[in-house]
Amino acid sequence: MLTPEQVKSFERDGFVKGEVVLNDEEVERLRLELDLVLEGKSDNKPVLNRNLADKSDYGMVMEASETIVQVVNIWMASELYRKHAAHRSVCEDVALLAGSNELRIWHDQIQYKPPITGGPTRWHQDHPLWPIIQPSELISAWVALDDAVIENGCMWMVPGSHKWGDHQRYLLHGSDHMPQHKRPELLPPGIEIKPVPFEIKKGQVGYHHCMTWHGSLPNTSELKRRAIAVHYMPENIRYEPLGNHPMSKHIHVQPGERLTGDDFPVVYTR
Ligand SMILES: O=C(O)CCC(=O)C(=O)O
Repeated sequence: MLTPEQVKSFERDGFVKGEVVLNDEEVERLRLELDLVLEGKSDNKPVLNRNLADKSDYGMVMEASETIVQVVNIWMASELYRKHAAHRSVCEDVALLAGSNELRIWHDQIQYKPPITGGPTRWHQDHPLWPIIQPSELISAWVALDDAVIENGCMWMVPGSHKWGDHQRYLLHGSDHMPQHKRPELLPPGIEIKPVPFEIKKGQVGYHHCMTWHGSLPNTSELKRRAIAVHYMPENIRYEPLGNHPMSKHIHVQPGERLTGDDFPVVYTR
């Protein structure tokens, strides 16, 4: 369980490291299960399984050889990942940070950066990419399936940026891979954009707020960089038909209603 100091640091910075929540054997089982899904051998399919580096609207110049394997909703393809999404101590931490009595899965996401060719993940805020759910109060739990260090493309975070509003359209990936802002005059006065590496050990969890600026560098090492992130909805999240998203076709509620249904399962109740 997170300590009061960790909770305070999450509130101040918009991210915090948690405990090691998976032992080596549990990590290994999730890795093998990921291989099955990537090879198309699972009984059910995830919502997306693609090379994120190919996305035309990705907003960055990517090398043709670069790869970021993105799998969305692997929990739909794998019972093991569904159980992982309901990991009790992870969910307790997220519920504590969100001040919620219940959590549902918005969606999950694997990002796998293969050795040497793993590409960068652009600087972004999560919630502006999810316009169909409001308010911007979701929390993600990112669990490393390999040690995530600077060399293999761990995430970087900008402390305090979850309090600066929506700057998604102004965020650029500079040539040094650090964040640049197209209209700095729109930022709150006196703030400093000082990204820090968010290195996470194999089996450890890192939490981030859905408005925190974050991105990750290319994997220039010989190591794999695999991770499973689950994006959790606290109980106050509602559907707003304000755009499109790969999960749109799974939504069967009316605008203003909570996102209920089999594709958004409750994974935690206090
Ligand atoms: O795994 C990464 O490098 C990025 C993941 C991410 O953006 C997220 O979990 O919100």
